Amino acid sequence: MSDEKEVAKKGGEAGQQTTGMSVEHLLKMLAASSQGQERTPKPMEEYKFWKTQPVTKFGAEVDQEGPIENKTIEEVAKEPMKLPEKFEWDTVDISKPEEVNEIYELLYYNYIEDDDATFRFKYSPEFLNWALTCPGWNPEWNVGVRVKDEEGKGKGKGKLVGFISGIPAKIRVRDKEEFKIAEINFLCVHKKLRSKRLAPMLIREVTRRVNLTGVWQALYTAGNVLPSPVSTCRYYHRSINWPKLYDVGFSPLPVGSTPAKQVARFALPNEPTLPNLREMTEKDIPQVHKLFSEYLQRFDISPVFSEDELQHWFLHNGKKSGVVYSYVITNSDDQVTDFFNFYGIESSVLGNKNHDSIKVAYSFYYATDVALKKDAKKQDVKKRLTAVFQDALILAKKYDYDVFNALSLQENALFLEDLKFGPGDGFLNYYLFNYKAFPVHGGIDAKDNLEYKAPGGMGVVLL
Ligand code: MYA
Repeated sequence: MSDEKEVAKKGGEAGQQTTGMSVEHLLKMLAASSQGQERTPKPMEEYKFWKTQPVTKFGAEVDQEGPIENKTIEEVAKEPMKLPEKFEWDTVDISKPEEVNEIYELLYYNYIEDDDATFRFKYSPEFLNWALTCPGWNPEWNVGVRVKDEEGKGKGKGKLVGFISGIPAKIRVRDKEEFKIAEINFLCVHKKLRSKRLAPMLIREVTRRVNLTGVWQALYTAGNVLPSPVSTCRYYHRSINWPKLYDVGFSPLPVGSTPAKQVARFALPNEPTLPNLREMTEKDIPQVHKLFSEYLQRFDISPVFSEDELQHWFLHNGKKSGVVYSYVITNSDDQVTDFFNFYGIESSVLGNKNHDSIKVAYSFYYATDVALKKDAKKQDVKKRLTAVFQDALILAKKYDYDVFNALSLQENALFLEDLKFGPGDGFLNYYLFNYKAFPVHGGIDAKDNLEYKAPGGMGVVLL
């Protein structure tokens, strides 16, 4: 059983896989490895929407990696589908703070909750700005569904009841040439409008808008099992403020332990311990870019970032907005040897009289030159990453985070257990749209336990 519960997860019922196996085999494994959870997807035929889309079907054998269908912009519909009568399409204008606030509100009340409805993701307006305005972002890819503004008679936009976003990115899949994708996120339908097939309409509309720009592939994650995950990762949680996590029902008190013992178990030093660790600045970008680009070659699926993108994703263009925290470690010649960052999202605590939210730090990207040395040994990489992430935990504590979350991807399997991360009960599935790929290892074995398999595995982190 999991010893901690994930906070407002994207994870849920899912599974794991091993490189080089068929999707069918993977699904059998998913079914066989349930830990009391329903891990078997419904039959392909019952995916009324997804069976019509260019995604790998359950049971389909991937013969070679690449696009599923090829289209031209001329073939893409010039107009959106018709929505049910009371609703209309909108491009949510995120250059206007009031419209970002509308997304914030929609998500605040309606976005992902854990199974017991105890926690719900609370993406702040600052966070949404960061998440949606990376270099090259396209305003048209922020698709909204609104109630028609019949009463306001055109004075303003009607209530936002559905949303989906896309941002441009590039990825590399194994040895194939890197390609452009849209990263799709923040799909949300108002609770009162669930099960009315609005989600497929939002997905079709964002697909249409993305396709109109000549982009044909997408990457997205979800807790639920859809046809077909390319990778499945597990959530891990490291308590920082154990008494609060216990109070809100996130962390249990293990049998035989006491609150005092738990506090002692998760105690951290007050200051980071590695020499020459400092906040990353704009000046570090060229070195970080070089180190990171080399390090990312270790993974089967990795992002491809330009220097401008790093400036945005790691430094939020210099804004101190409390959404992303980036650090570098240098040697005596001031050369960057390692970097890491984490981002922060609050989760609303539903129905607790003492706390209305918890602060959650999420591991984002990192690299260490120890892994790049010729004949680098696994033990050396493990030692270094453990030390680096110990400091990441200390810094998260300094910023008042209550818990630090990480997935089983990247090289995290090397240090999670040593740093007292516990397995959560959520899994996160990665999906590729209009691209078939062999399964990618998500850092867990057939029994959902951590399994290190680098080089290889999933190297992309989505917000
Ligand atoms: S993952 C986060 C998803 N959001 C939430 O979980 C928030 C809380 N839940 C909701 O708001 C609603 O329950 C949602 C479904 C909106 C999720 N991804 O309208 P419906 C399929 C994809 O009657 P509702 C994220 O943001 C479902 O299997 N499909 O259902 C990444 C069924 O299809 P089928 C999903 O509950 C999003 C259909 O929708 C998901 O009212 C990536 C039912 O529709 C899901 N998470 O609304 C989107 N959940 O009949 C894909 C359910 O086939 C992007 N469904 O079983 C694809 C790439 C597009 C761009 C391509 C460019 C090239």
